[in-house]
Amino acid sequence: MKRLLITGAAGVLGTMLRERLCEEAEILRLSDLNDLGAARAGEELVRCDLADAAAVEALVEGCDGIVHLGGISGEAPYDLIEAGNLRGVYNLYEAARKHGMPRILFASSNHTIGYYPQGQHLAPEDPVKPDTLYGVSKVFGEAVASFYHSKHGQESALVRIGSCMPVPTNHRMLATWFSYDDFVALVRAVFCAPSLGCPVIWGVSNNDAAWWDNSHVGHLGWQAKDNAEAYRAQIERDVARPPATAAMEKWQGGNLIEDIES
Ligand code: NAI
Ligand code: 15L
Repeated sequence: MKRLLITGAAGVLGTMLRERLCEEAEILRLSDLNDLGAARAGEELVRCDLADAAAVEALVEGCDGIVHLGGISGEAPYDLIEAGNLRGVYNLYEAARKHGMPRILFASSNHTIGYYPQGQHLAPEDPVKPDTLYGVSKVFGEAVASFYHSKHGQESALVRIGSCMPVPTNHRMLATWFSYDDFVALVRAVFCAPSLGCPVIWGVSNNDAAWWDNSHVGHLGWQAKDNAEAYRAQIERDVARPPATAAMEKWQGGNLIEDIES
């Protein structure tokens, strides 16, 4: 690929992908509201607000693929979410439509389905049950992607990321953990696949305790390899388990629900 755009590139996952995708394209175009530091060889840095339609149109022009990480990544006041995650996603898809429809990997979230009880196994077609305004905004993003696919043929991977961290750090993450290696492998598969469509993909490692199953996207040639089970003994030894009544133990999206209720 000639030019791959990563939005939200100054964030946690953007910083990780900036390092690990530098061989994936001749040019990485990296964008964020925040400072991105100095450009390295093969990088273009663009500071812009996703809520600014004209800036986003210029950002997308000339790109052959987009990893869309930019936006508010947790619960926040509605106005902030509206700017980054509602207007931002609309602006991105509208810009893509005008500029050749580069394939998009949209960083959705498990918080689209966070009010399902832990332990319930879900399929991508199960109704959404967002647990926060943040989760609602990710449902909106998935809907925009689906609309642009049906109407214009825009291809997107709607990756409902669980907990993408170096290692799982609590009991819930034994189910939700998504390793960096598995995420990077998924990004590569999404942009290499001959045909993508607009599937929901669970951003989760091959965890024994997972609630989500990716057999519907086997044709992408991606198979998550890591397994949070390798960390179970250490988590059970070192991390206090919340009471069964705590949101963290009840709901799939329990970490953010608890943030609000406490
Ligand atoms: P992060 O908060 O570290 O990065 C998000 C970046 O987006 C930040 O650098 C921020 O400055 C930028 N941003 C926010 N509003 C913006 C705007 N209006 N215009 C331009 N840039 C803006 O989040 P993280 O953890 O790196 O996550 C990346 C994406 O993946 C987010 O969309 C998040 O919702 C999603 N995700 C992440 C998960 C995780 O486990 N890290 C789990 C589920 C989803
Ligand atoms: C998310 O969507 C957030 O962006 C991330 O910070 C974590 O809270 C993650 O979900 C999770 O559910 O663990």
